Amino acid sequence: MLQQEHPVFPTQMNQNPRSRKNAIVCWTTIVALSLTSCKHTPSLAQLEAWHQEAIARNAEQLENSDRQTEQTAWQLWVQGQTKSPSSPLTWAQLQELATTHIPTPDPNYPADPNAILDFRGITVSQLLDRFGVAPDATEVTFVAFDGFRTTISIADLRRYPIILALERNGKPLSRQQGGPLYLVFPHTQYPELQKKYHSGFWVFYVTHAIVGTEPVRLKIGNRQFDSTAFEKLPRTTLETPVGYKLGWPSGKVMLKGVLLRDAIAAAGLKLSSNGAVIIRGKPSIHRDRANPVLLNAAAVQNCDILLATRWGNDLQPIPAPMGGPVTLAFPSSCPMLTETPRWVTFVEELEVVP
Ligand SMILES: Nc1nc2c(c(=O)[nH]1)N[C@H]1C(S)=C(S)[C@@H](COP(=O)(O)O)O[C@H]1N2
Ligand SMILES: [Mo]
Repeated sequence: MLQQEHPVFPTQMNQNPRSRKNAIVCWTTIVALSLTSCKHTPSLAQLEAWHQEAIARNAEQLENSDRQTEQTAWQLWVQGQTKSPSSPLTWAQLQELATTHIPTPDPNYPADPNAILDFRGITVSQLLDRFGVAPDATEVTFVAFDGFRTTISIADLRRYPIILALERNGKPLSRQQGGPLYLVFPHTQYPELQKKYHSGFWVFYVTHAIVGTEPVRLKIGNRQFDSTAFEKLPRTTLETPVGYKLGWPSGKVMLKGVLLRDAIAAAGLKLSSNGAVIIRGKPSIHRDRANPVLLNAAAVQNCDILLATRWGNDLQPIPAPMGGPVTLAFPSSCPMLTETPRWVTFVEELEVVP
């Protein structure tokens, strides 16, 4: 499954060896202190109980320190049809910009769906002012760590204080609460938004805000293909039911683009018979080193795997709300594929592995 309807809570990204070492030192200290403060030699059972307590405490500390690392390393990319060039906002910059407080219930807080919470965050309109918006851009697509995405009109982003929240009731948003960055709508102040922007629009762990749609830009090996270069490659059309989870019609859809093997050849790369291609997309789950989208040479050679840039009967460019400008597509009958093909949105990079 590609874009999950239900969020996955990614496991900790930074297993910081230093904090693990501190934990061991800390545990030794706790046991030593416990021993010296005792009048009688503790029983083995007592020692074991302290040991277990210390382990639990250290595990908690470790988790907190990992979460801390993860959060302060979080960045927000504002991309697409903006005026200033794209470079991510750091956590420190985001903290500084987060001056807006929105009181609202959180429809994704089942424990108490009516509780009014105080969210602190950055209004999206402030980001639009900062980065500038091309006159023909009409919407912003928010992309999350897990590949989830949602699109909001610029008109509404200008009209309402819709924020990227980093704090709830004075505390950083945990992963379970949708943090580090969570798209929050002012339901209390503007009740008309309750239906329009229901729970499904509240995007957890936002990593990108894309204004309009980005131009085609694909890195293949060491070469960059912009839209002009990519348009010059041979084109292929495919009609197939699509495997993208969000924002596509069901049933057969026309797709047009460049075959994966043609793109690799155009970049001057050779794929050996036991080699493979890694596909990387914008969402973090599509650039996970531990679990890459990997296609073996047989699949690439024998299957018409497509880097699609156009869709539908009128072959329109694939916009950001659908995961464009470039998406990875598979014909329905691909005998070479052993595992379920992963339909990747926002394709940005191909790497050939020998
Ligand atoms: N990043 C991210 N945000 C997300 C989702 C998701 O899968 N990933 N699901 C959306 C949907 S459809 C709903 S209803 C709510 C709650 O999702 P849950 O019920 O799966 O927790 O979060 C929304 N925000
Ligand atoms: Mo949902």
